[in-house]
Amino acid sequence: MTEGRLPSPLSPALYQMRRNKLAERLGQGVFLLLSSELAVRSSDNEFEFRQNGHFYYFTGVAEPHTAVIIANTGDSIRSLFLCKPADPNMELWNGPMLGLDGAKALGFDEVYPIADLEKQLEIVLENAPKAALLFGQKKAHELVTKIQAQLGQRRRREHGLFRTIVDITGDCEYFRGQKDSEELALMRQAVAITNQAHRLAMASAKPGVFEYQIEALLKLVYRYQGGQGHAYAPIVAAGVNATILHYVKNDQPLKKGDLLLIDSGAEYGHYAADITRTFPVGGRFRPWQQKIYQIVLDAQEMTIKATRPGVAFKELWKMGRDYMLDQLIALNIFTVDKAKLEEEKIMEELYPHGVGHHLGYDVHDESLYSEDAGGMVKLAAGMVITIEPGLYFPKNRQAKVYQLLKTDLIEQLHGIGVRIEDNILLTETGCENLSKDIPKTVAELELACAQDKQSLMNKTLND
Ligand SMILES: [Mn+2]
Repeated sequence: MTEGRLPSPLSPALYQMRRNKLAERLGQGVFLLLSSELAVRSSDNEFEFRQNGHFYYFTGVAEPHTAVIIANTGDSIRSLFLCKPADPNMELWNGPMLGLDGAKALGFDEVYPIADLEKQLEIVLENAPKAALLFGQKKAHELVTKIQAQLGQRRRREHGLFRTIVDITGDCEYFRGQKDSEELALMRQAVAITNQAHRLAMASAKPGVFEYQIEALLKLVYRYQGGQGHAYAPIVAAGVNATILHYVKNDQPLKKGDLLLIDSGAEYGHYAADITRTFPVGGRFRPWQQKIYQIVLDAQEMTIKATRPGVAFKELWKMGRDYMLDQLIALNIFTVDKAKLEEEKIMEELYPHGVGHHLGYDVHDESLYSEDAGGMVKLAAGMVITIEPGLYFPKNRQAKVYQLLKTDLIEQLHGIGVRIEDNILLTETGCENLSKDIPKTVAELELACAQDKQSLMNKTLND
C-alpha cells in the first residue's frame, strides 16, 4: 500500500453546515463553546489531548486553547474562531500549530487570537437576546455571566437588561446522534480494523499468554492500520476476571478452558468502534460455558432483530433480560421458581448493565438516551448504537445467585462471564450490523481460535 492508511480530514464545508444548522435551531443569540484543556498526568507530563466531542463536531479542530462563537443576529449567521497565534518557539518543540492562517482556511467567518475572547464576546453579546452554552462548561458560563453583568450596567439604563443563558446540550446531542455519511465511513473503517484485531487475538489466545499481550496485539493492529489506537481502555479478561465489568488491569495469564472476554475497539479518524467477544482459551467451549454463551448470543441476535426506529433502549434491554432469565430457568439450574428469582432481583446480579449506548466520536457518545425525557426518547434512523447483553456469575461466592443455584452446579457456573457486543446502524426500516463479520457463533469462534497466529499476523501486516 503506497497511499498510506490514514483517514483524510473531513471537509471544512461539513463543519460549516453543522454550525449553520445549530445557529438556525438556536435562533437569535450567541453560542459559545470552549475547547478541552490539557490535563496534567504528573509532574510536567500531560495526558494525550482529547478534544471535547461537541467542539470537534462543530469545528473539526483537535487543538487546546481554542474557542468557537456562533452568532445569529436574526439577519445573519457568523462563526468566529479563536486560537493561539502560531509561535515559532512552541512549534520548535511541538510541531506546527493551527494558527490564525490555518484557522482561516477552515471556513470560519472571522478568526481572532484566543486572548481576544472576552473582547469579541462582548461585541457579539451586546445585542444578543440570549447566550447559549453547554451544560458543564463552567468557564464559559463564568465568562458570559461576567460580560452580561458589565453590559447590563450600561444597557439597564438604555434599554433594559438581557441576560438569558440557555443550555443547548440537548440540541447538540440530538445533532450528534444522527451520523452523516462521512462519519459512518470512518466508523465502518474503525470496525473493519477491529475485526482484524479481534481475529488476531482469537488466534493468539493460548494457555500461558498474558492478558496484556493480547491487549498489545490489538493495539498493534489498530495503530498499524492507521487508527489512533484503542478507542477506550480495553478489557482483556480471562476466567473470573470477565465478571468484573470494568476490568482493565489485564495482567493475568490465560488458562486452558477459561473464557476470555475482550471488550476493545479501534479509534479511526477520531471515531470509535466498541466490540466485545467472549470465547474459550484454546477454542473449545466447556458444556456449561457453551450453554450460557448460547443464551447471551440468542438474546443479542433477538435484540438486534428488534432494533429499528421507534424503539427505546429500555425496551431492547427488557427484551433481552426477560429472554435470558427464561432460558436460565429452562436450564433447570435454580432451586426456586421464577417469582422467587424476580423477588430476589437475580437479574440485577447476573445482568447488571444496560443493553447499549450511542457510539461515535466518544465511545459512549453524547446523545439522547431512554432515561432522558422520562423514557420517551426513541431510536431513529442514522443513529449508531451498541447492543451488548451479558451474563455474569459473580466472583464473590457470597453472591445471592449461589444460594439459589443447585449445589452441584455452583462450581460449573462460578466465574463464567459472557458479553457479546456489536455496533448497529439504525436504518429507515430496521438496522444494519456493522460488525457482523467478526466471529460470533460457536462454530465461527472455534474456527477463528484454530487459525495459525503467525500467518494471520503476516496477513494482517501485509493487508
Ligand atoms: Mn460498549
